[in-house]
Amino acid sequence: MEPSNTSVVNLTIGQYDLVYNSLSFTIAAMGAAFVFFLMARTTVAYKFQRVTEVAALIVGIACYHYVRMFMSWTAAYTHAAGTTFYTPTGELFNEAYRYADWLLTVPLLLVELIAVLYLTGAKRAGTIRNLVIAAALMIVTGYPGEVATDNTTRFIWGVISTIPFVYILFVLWTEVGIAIKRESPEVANLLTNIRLLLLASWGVYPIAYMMPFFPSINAADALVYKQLGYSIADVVAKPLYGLMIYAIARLKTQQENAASPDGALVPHDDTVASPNSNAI
Ligand SMILES: *C/C=C(C)/C=C/C=C(C)/C=C/C1=C(C)CCCC1(C)C
Repeated sequence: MEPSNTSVVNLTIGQYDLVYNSLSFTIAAMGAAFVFFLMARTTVAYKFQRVTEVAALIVGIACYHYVRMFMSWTAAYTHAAGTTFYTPTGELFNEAYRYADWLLTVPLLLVELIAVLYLTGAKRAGTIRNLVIAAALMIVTGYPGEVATDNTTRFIWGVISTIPFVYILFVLWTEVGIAIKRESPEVANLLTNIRLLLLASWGVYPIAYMMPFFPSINAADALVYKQLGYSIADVVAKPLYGLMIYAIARLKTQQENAASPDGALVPHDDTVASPNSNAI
């Protein structure tokens, strides 16, 4: 693992604890969300159950990586009795866990949204493919910048990574916009909110990445703000976003049940495929 330019500095007890607690909190949030999404899957129509399973998979993967990051964090710093700061142990905090996590979870987040927008057939497959390629490019080009020891390298890779990032946001904004026009006012309202949540949470990542650039922020603060930013953004972009997707699936299930002639429930038993199933 290569050193990050901010990973070899002393931290105050407060700075160390802030990252320690945010990583710990995020493990709890991801773990709880994992259990919730698994249990909630039978409360939506069959065709939305895959979406809920994908939501569970995402937070499950993230939970694992946060456990690894937490262990890496505690191994990277040590506190000598009587001192007021933590010093690096020489074992570097492993930034690769985040990037490995994003490489797996970001494509799944995109699949989750596109699936609930319920585009049909070829259009959906094409959109997902383009988004997944862009996501992989964004993360793979962001990583060398993240672990670079100088800010010029960090800047160049950051700019390159921003190109697919802008593309992804543009496509999502447009696709959700189309769905907003097509859906009922209630679903459209949820979609409007999810679009804003997406923009607000995904926008935090490049800002957190830029922390080492600001001359007024010292290396220790930059490290802490960056980790805090990534963790908070992850909680919004995975469990909270998943909850909103779930709310859409729930609402659509209720609307479809109300509209079906005999008022019958769409089968919840996953061994019985609904005839118009378009599950991912
Ligand atoms: C659950 C994890 C998510 C939603 C991660 C999203 C990550 C990004 C949007 C990262 C974007 C970056 C840039 C746009 C430029 C600098 C490098 C990155 C990778 C931090």
